[in-house]
Amino acid sequence: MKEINLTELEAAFQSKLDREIRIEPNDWMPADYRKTLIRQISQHAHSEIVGMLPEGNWITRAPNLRRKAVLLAKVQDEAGHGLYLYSAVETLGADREETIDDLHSGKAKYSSIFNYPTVSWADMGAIGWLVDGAAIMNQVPLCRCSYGPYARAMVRVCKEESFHQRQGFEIISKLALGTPEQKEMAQDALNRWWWPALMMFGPNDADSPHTQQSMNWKIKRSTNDELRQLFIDVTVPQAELIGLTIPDPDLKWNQETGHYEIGTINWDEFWAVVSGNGPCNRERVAARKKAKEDGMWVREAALAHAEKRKARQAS
Ligand code: FAQ
Repeated sequence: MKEINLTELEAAFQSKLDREIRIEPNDWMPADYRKTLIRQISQHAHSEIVGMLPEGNWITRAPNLRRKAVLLAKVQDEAGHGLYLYSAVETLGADREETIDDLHSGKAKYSSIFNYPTVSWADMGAIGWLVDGAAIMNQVPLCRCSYGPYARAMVRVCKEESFHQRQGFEIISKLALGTPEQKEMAQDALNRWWWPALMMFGPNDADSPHTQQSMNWKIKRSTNDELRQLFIDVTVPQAELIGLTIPDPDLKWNQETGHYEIGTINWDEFWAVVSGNGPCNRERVAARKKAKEDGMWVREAALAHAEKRKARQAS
């Protein structure tokens, strides 16, 4: 039998990337490509799961039954996204429980945005509009990711995120066009969520250690700055439409480039949040650890039941 050497495997992998053929779980892939995907997809899964907490905080306090039903459905969607993504990580040979343990020990990252508190109902609007809006901007290009299971998971996730974005914009519009007090609530939420939403896209390209390699591997299809700019250009006119002010005195339209220019992002704040020192980091991780501990008896019972059934079938 012909011996296949590493150079041939690498060439076959590169040729698939060049021809836009997806890499599938059983295909050969460079160890660093696998490692990068495990890192990104598991962080993405953790973000979806931790991301349920800020909005989950408002389910019992939604202003009416319709709002409660919609919010409940949205938060459940995020749980589903987390589960698809943990399954995608498993196709790379990673152990799901180990990745979750890494979240609980503080080793694994999740999106900085979910470390901010939700202090008013208007925050449900701001999260749907801005956070889901930013998530879609980032995830639509991931539908063309070179790794098949991740790309396919993103298709459904993006459809659901798009509904989330609309429900958020509907909430914020209703408030912004309501009484002066409601408008103030909407503006206050925008003031607090605008900059953290811009940080979701990650560090500037010049300070992003992973972007170039991930672009070469066609995991990422656009850079952090490209996606952030796209988000700004789409979102600023939406704020104007509903009479809200973007909290950035340096924001201006550049006629020549056809893009908005913004003031300086507070990267010290971003790195503080990413390294565990945001307003809610400890609370978020503690909530996830407690959920795992509280659910232990269910997993143990399910496992015992499965073992018993297996034993019965074998006898
Ligand atoms: N927060 O070199 P880069 C959602 C880390 S889902 C925390 O640019 P990369 C849905 C980064 O991991 C939101 N950490 O890295 C929802 C790396 O650290 P490492 C999540 C961040 O991977 C809505 C280091 O900084 N979406 O919102 C952040 O090429 C509402 C250097 O950064 C995804 O995960 C951050 N914002 O680019 C749920 C999408 N940014 O690993 C509930 C998939 C960067 O070396 C409610 N992920 N870091 O220790 C991606 O597209 C990428 O991973 C980026 C970062 C763009 C996030």
